[in-house]
Amino acid sequence: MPDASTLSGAADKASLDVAIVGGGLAGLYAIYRLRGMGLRVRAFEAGSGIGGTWFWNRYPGARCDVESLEYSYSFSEDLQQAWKWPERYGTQPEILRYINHVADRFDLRRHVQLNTRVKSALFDADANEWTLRTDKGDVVRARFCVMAAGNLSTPRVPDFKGLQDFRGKWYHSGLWPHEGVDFSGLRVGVIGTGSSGIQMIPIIARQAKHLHVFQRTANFSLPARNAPMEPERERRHKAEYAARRRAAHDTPFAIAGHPKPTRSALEVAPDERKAAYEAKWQEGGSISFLYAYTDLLVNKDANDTASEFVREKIRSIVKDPRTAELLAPKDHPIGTKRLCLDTEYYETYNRDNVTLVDVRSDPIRDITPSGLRTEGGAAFELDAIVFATGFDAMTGALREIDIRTSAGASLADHWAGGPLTYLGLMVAGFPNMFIVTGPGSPGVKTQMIASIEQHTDWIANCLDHMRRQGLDRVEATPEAEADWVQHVNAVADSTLYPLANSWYLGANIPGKPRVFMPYVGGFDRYKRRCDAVVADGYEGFRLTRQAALVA
Ligand code: N01
Repeated sequence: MPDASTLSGAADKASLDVAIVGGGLAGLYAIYRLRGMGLRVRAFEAGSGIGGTWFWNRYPGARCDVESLEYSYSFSEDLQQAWKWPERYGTQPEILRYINHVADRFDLRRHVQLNTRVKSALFDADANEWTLRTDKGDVVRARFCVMAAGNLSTPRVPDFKGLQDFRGKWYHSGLWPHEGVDFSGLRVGVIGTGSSGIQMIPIIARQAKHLHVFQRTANFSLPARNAPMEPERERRHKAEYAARRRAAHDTPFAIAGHPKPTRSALEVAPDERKAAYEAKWQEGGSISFLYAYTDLLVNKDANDTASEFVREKIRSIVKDPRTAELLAPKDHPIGTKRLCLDTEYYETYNRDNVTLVDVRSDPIRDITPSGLRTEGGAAFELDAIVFATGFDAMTGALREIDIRTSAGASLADHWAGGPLTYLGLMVAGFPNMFIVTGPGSPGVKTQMIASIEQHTDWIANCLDHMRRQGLDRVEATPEAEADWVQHVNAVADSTLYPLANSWYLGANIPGKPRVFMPYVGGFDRYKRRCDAVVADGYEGFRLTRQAALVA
C-alpha cells in the first residue's frame, strides 16, 4: 500500500506528492487544500512575488471587472468576514494585498519557490512519477502535477518590425514596471482596445501631452459604476455570505444575486426593452446586462437589440461623429468577446489631447525610431508605446513548458490542432497531471476564484479517494477526452460566441488553431457534470495502482 500520509511512497527530500506550477490564486489555493490533506507540496512561481495575474498586470487603472465581494476566496468564513473591500470593484493593488494577506494568514508562502520558471515536465511511466526542471537548475520529482499557470499569463507583443530601434520606452500591460510609469508631458501611443486598453486609456489620457489610441477592433464596454463600498451593502452581503456562495454554484457565471431572466428580448415591446437596458446601464456591470433576457448570447436578433442600445450610447457620448462610429463595434455581437467595464472610456475621446487611429483600415506597418508608421504612410511621433495587445490565452502558459511522457507523447503535439482535455481537468496520455481552469473548463467565463476552488476541490477529492483506495495513477481516457471536446464545441456552436474573433478562439495569435477553448455551458452545468463523474466511479478516468512501484 502507498504510504499512509503521502501519495509518492518515497521519502527523499527532492520528491513531492504534488508539484504545483504557479503561485497565483489557483496555486495558492492548491497549496492550502493539498497541504491540508497532509501532502508534501511545493509551488514554482516565475514572478518575484505571489499573485499571478495581479502581480504582473500593474498598468494604470487595472481593476477586476467582477465585484470584490464576489471575487474572493470562499473557503474560509473567517477570511471572508474579516476582509474589507473598500470599493465595489477591487483595484490591482488591493487584490494583490488581499492575496498576500491570504498567503500569510494561512502560512502558504513557505511552500512557494519564487523566481523559478518550470521549463519542462517529463512523466516516467515506469517510475510513475513526474520530473520537473526549472530555469534555476532544480530537478523536482513528484507523483502528481497541478498546472495552475493561468490563462492570461503569456503576454504577447505583436511582431512589429523596428521595435528594437524605438528610441522611446515601451511597455506591455501584463509586464508592467513595479515602480509605475509617469506619462506626464509625453506623447503616448496605446495599441489595443481590449479590457486592458479600455481601463488604462482614460488614466493615461489625463497624464499624457497627447494620446494616440491605435484601434484595430472596436470593443463593447459598459460603465462599471465603481464606487466606495456601501457599509449596508457589505453588511447584508456578509450576513448571508455562505448562502450566497452556495447559490453562486447554481448559476452559469458562478455569481449570485442576478435574477435569472425569463423572457426573450424579442418578446417585449421596444420601449420596455430599452428601459430594461437603460436600467442595467445605470446599474453598471456586465453580468447584469447580459442577463437582461434569456437569449442575448444565443440569438443574433435578440443580441442586435442590446448591441444597438450600446452603440447608441457610444454615439450619444462621443461628440465627434466619425470617432463615435469607429468606436461603435459592428463586427461581433455584444458579449461574444469579453464585455469590458470602464470608467469614462468613451468620454475620454472628447478630450483635445486624445486621437483615435483606425488601424483596421490602415494597419501598423512598423515601429520607427521615433514612433510608428502605418501601411498608408501616416507617421506618428511617440515618446512611449503601450502594448495592450493581450495574451497567448488558455494554452500559452502550458505550451511554454516542454511537457512529455516516457511513452513519447508531447503536449505540444497532442494540442497541435487545438487543446484537448477531459473536463478541462486532465489530458489523455498525460497521467497524474491536472489543470486548473484550463481549456475545456468554464473558468474564464465565470467568477474565476469560484472555478479555481471548484476545480481544486475536485482534484483534492480525487487524490483523497485514490489514497484511500491504494491507487496511485489517474488518467483521462482518450474516448472521454474526445467526447468532452465534442461537447465543448457543440455547446459553443449553439451560441453566438464563435462569431467573434476573440482570444477564446485563439484568433488573436497568428497561426494559432481556431478552436473555441472555454466551456460555455455554464458553471452550474459543469459542476453537476464533475459531481456526476465522481458519483459514477470517476467515469472517463482510469484509476489504477502501479503496484510494483509502491513500497
Ligand atoms: O487583451 P485582448 P487584454 N495591431 O486580447 C489588439 C482579462 N482582463 O489584455 O481585437 C493592432 O482582449 C486587439 O485587436 P483585435 C479579460 O478576460 C480582465 O485587453 O485582435 N491591434 C485588441 O484590441 C480580457 O478579455 C480585466 O483586432 C492589435 C487588443 O490588442 C483578457 O484579460 C482587465 C494587434 C488585445 O485585447 C485580455 O484582455 C484586463 C496588432 N497587431 C484584462 N494585436 C478585468 O478584470 C492585438 N491587437 C477588468
